[in-house]
Amino acid sequence: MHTPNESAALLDGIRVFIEPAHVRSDPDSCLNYGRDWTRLYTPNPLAVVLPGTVEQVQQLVRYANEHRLALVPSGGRTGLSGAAVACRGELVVSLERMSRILDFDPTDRSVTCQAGVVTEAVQNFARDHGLYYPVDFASRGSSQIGGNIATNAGGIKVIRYGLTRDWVTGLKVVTGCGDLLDLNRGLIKNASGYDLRHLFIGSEGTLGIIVEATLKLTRPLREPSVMVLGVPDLDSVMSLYHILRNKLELSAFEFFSERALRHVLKKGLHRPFDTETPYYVLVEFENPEQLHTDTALALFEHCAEQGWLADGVISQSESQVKELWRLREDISESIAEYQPYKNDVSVRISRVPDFLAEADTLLTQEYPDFEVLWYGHIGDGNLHINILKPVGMNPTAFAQKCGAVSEHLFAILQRHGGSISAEHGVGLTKKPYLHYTRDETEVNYLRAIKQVFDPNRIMNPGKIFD
Ligand code: S2G
Ligand code: ZN
Repeated sequence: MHTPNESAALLDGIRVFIEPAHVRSDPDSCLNYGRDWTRLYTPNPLAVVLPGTVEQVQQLVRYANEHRLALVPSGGRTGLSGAAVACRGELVVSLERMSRILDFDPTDRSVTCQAGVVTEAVQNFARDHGLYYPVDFASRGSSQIGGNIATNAGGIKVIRYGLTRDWVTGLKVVTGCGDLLDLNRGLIKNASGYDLRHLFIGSEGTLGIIVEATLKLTRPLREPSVMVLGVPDLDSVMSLYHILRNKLELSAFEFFSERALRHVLKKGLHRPFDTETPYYVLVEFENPEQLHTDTALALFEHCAEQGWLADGVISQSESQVKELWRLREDISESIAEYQPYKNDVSVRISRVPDFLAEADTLLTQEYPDFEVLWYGHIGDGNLHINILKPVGMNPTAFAQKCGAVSEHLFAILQRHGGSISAEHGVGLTKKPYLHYTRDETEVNYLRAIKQVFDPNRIMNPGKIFD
């Protein structure tokens, strides 16, 4: 931490090359830019700087190296692992002013944008040009492309379209040394050595600052239909998965528990059907001119005869598609008030049934008094397990109890070859558990790579690993 005089001098030095209006140390800016959606850490940045150009980002990184000033790159701060929090006097570097779409090429079907462009703006731009950017999640209206890339964001369409990593064809980054790298430049094929682009995707700001991205786009999803199915048990969820994915062009296969649904219903939404079941599956599939509706209905009857579902509904309109999606997408927001402890884990799809069974047994016995909500992208092996903090319980005691249970949960996960973080990243919250997924040998290689790109360790220090 710097003394007040040192801090003032550091900020005066930055104001030489970044407009003073964009060097903020007021309490509101420090609070809002120093935290993410975890709300688990007390924001305490030195200040917030908002560069407007790549050159200013480079000057800032060089200045930070000279003065050993820690930098925390900042996008929409919708993260859930503490990767974007600044709680140790770091300088927050917000990319929000760098929010322009720079280029579009209909032949390449690609869009080049600055890091600070909001995800939904890219989705809308693609739609307005007759194309589709298929990386999608509930925070689309707040998250920024730079942050999506830094965490390799996944979301609700991964089963068909993959993750952010699969859509980045070019990346401009300022390394922790202040060098500007123009990676892959939008090429589909490029066998000219290591693909450094993929080191920065998912790096959580620890190797440098993403300043521009070239994203490929695809044809729009044609008239998707959505089914929500009431499911008696977790084994049935996987039985449905196997049969539906073989017969329909799925773009999503999500699930959520009755407990999760009840929290969403409290916010004014309606049950999809009268029957209450322990679990629900939300299936989205491409259904141009309703060509596959009969197949879907026949599958519904077959699965009902097998006892894999007890009830269900299929969307009859675009507005109903949106309404049914809200039952899944609104879960996170509907439980935010309970300050949930979040697990975001993944296993290979083939391991989901066994892992779910073991995890369910563990959580039931370890959390007899806590409300545990299951939901997530089960179609790609990603499960979100949220434990709601009992009203009145001390947050620290709650986090300690959940952290202790996480050790057991991650030991099960390790046996199934899973990851302690499927899509939310490691940041600070999952850092103590990284060893369940990456062994010491591998983490030492990660450290060596960081040493190359950030030798003075100014880039988001303390995130992912020490
Ligand atoms: C989801 C959003 C964050 C959470 O709903 O798929 O990734 O865990 C989550 O609530
Ligand atoms: Zn998710």
